Amino acid sequence: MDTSKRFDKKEACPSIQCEANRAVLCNSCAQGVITAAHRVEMRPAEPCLFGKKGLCCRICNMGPCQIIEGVDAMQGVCGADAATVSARNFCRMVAGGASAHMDHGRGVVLAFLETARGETPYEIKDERKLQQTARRIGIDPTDKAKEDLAIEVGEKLLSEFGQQIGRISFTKRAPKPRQEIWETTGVMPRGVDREVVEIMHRTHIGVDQHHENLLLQAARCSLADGWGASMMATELSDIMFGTPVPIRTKVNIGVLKKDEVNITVHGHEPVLAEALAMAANDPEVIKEAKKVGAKGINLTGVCCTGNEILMRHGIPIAGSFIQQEVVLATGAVEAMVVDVQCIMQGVSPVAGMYHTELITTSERAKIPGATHIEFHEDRALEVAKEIVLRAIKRYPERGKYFIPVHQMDVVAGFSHETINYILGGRFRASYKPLNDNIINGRIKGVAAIVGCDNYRVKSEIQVELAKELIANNVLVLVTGCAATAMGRAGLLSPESMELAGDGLKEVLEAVGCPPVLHMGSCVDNSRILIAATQMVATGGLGQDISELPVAGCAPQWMSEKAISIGQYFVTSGVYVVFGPGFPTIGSTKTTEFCFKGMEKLFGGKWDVADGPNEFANKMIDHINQKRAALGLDKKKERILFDMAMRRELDTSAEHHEV
Ligand code: SF4
Ligand code: MSK
Repeated sequence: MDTSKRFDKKEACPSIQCEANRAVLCNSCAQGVITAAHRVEMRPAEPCLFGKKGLCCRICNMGPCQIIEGVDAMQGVCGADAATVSARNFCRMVAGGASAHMDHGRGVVLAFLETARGETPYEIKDERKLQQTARRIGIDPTDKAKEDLAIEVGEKLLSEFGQQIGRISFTKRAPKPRQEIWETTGVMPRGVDREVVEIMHRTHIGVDQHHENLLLQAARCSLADGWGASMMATELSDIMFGTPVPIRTKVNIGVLKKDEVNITVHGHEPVLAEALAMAANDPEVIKEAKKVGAKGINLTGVCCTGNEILMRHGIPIAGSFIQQEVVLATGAVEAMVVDVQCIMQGVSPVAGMYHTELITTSERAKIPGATHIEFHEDRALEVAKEIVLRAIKRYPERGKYFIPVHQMDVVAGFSHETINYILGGRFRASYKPLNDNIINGRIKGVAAIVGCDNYRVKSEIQVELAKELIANNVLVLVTGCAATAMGRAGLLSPESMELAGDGLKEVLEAVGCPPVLHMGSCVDNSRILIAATQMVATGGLGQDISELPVAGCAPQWMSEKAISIGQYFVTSGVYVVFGPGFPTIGSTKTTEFCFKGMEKLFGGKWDVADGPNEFANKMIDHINQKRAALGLDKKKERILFDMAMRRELDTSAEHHEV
């Protein structure tokens, strides 16, 4: 391959999906910059098929073995067949993805405990949620000081990481029939870390060789993520930093500012971003910025850290996963501060071409070429100030730069609690009007679009899909980088309700919210689990999540975390469509178990689709089937709720709390 082409100005403008990315990469300021958008074009169009289909095994030194289903000469040296190898690989993807959320969750619990002990600059902001959480995990909050209660809650949840027997407390929030399914199928998670360790053991050479048995452990491990560590991360972050409420802000690269010190914070853990937000607002620090000629400090987010601070502070998001290098290629960023997950190694050489300092902060994630300043919660503000002051020093070194005009207004911050009020009613929190509008057919169902964006997928499938779903009266919930993509496309603003079908629009007009609801970061998919549970608890839509007219998807997924998330939705009873490609596709048996067998056990199943129409057709067909099973396909008289009717509803939050 002629890599000299890389540095040709024309070649520096790859054919990529996002206008803002094109504007930056095609500008002379980005000459010579290589990003994932370039690298994906330099790689073979088709990746290794053994790898793509889940049929490459390299777990022992007799291999690596490439397997072809049904060909004796192409089994593993140990005799492993396509079903075993693909199931083992799938399990390890779930373990990898789940462990990312588990380590994140553990970090939040530890920071929460330090906060409760007064050892960090954070505080217990949402005392009501602290008390609710205490009750949910079997702790009586009566007459306890909030710090004491927080310590008790933190210690109990921390113990569940190393717990060996029993079950993870938050699994008790699921609908009762769902809990019974988990018990009878043997997938109730016992402890957070145990389920990952067991996957790694079972997938070692010569242990579990039955694809179904392997996949059941993947299911159990995924629950330890969704109903365990991810839920802990979300709930305790809310208690510490505040439960999100809808907030107006902006997304896309145009949120960088020409006359301010631009600091982007990238990764996943909110503790770092929260401290940076405090430091960036410190008057002494702002004074330092002014001394170097900047008007102030502009903190912006990238990836899921961006989603965390967007939801809680309205801090703008500069970019999603596919934009991380492009944000730096503007030449306008003084520092990119990263912690863990989804940080491309490619950011380091791009930062090196400008005055930008790349700063790693986690002992778990160092990058060649970056400055390492370790972040510890007990010194959170001190470290954050040091980082911001370093960025300020870089400001006078800024050379030629180009900030594109692209930015979009968004409303974000739809926590499960907020939906209670927004879609429920201002006077009494409830999902009843949401359920009623699903029952009367104004809203056909609910779809979650989650996960990443990905240069292997050439167009913004998820954006087109969201438009098609809302046009068909399906309310859309989004998280992660999919949420940022929706923001860029304008779908997170209330004005986009114009794109909704008549029924959905009628409801949205009454409450004034967008047709696509931003629910947070990757770990915040746990909010969607709770929203689904709340819909069941509210009544009228069956007894379990699997009966709801809902579907989930990750059209542009790329990370192992997406696989773990998809699996915990399937294990929770949801129909989940991924695309394009599915990592077990090389084995008929394993894929059939994922696509059909799991439905018999869990009521949820996997599927794949390619292109927005196929996604929309499959998801809407599924929603219609569920509506029919609930008897909702018959035409019913539409009832418009007025205020008096809302007040009459028996909808106290406590009554339906899950
Ligand atoms: Fe090959 Fe079996 Fe070793 Fe895998 S475990 S690398 S299939 S010999
Ligand atoms: S950051 S996992 S690219 S959503 Fe959560 Fe975005 Fe996917 Fe990472």
